[in-house]
Amino acid sequence: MPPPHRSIVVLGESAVGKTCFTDIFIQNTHFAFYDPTLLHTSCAALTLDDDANLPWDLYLTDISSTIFREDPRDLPLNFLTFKTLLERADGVVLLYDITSLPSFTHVTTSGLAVVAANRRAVRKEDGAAYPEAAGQRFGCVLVGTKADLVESGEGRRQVGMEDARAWALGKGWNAFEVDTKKREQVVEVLREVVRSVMRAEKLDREGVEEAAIRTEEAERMRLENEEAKREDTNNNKERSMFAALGDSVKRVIPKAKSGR
Ligand SMILES: Nc1nc2c(ncn2[C@@H]2O[C@H](COP(=O)(O)OP(=O)(O)O)[C@@H](O)[C@H]2O)c(=O)[nH]1
Ligand SMILES: [Mg+2]
Repeated sequence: MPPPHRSIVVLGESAVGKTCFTDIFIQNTHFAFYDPTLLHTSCAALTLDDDANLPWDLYLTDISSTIFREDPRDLPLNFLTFKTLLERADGVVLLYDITSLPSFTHVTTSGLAVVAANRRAVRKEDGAAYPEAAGQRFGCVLVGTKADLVESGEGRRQVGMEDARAWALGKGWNAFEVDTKKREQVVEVLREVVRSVMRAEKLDREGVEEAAIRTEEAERMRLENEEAKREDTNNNKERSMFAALGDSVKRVIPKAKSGR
């Protein structure tokens, strides 16, 4: 059986480290050189520690949240491609730079809003409506980059770890801080994305099943009501028939008695 594959979008403002984050996972290097003639893949295998026999194939694409704040008419083609990628994404890494507060503010507001606005309303396989009004759920983590700069004193922290964690927890997600040169840190983040994707998929599956049961129940009740109404009408008809019959019987019987 082929390994399960999932698509992950790495979303963040320009220069937060999306390319570094993606390349260290896929190619195990910073700023990999992609030669299109060599058909470089954007996919790498990932094993969850609690699920050792199941390597996942993760496809990573990095998307700039900056372009969504600019006029999309400037980039009609890219914009459409990005919307499709967001719609197809199973998981999202919201990336910001811990030395830049605007990078955190933008990705957690307009960046996240763009993801939410581009989710599928119905399930691709069978057209079943997703239970949430916002459409298909997605796995997600919040990740601050350039942790090494703050540690070495080269950069000043502008986003508190606790603030980031509190924001993420409010959404049901985890938060991390990484140095994108350290692959193991990036892999740890992606393991959590996969777990979050699995939780999102389970909730959607259960929601769709519950909705189907509710629809079935509503249909059964509707049929029962119709049947009850039909019976009521028949009973009423019979009653009025007997009532009418009763009058004529009353009219007939006294005559019969008097004739004795
Ligand atoms: N010190 C440090 N620099 C980083 C880190 N991640 C990215 N960078 C640097 O930030 C700059 C922008 O990175 P890039 O991946 O091109 O950002 P993108 O525009 O989001 O794709 C580059 O100079 C990177 O070397 C990190 O974790 N630590
Ligand atoms: Mg880049």
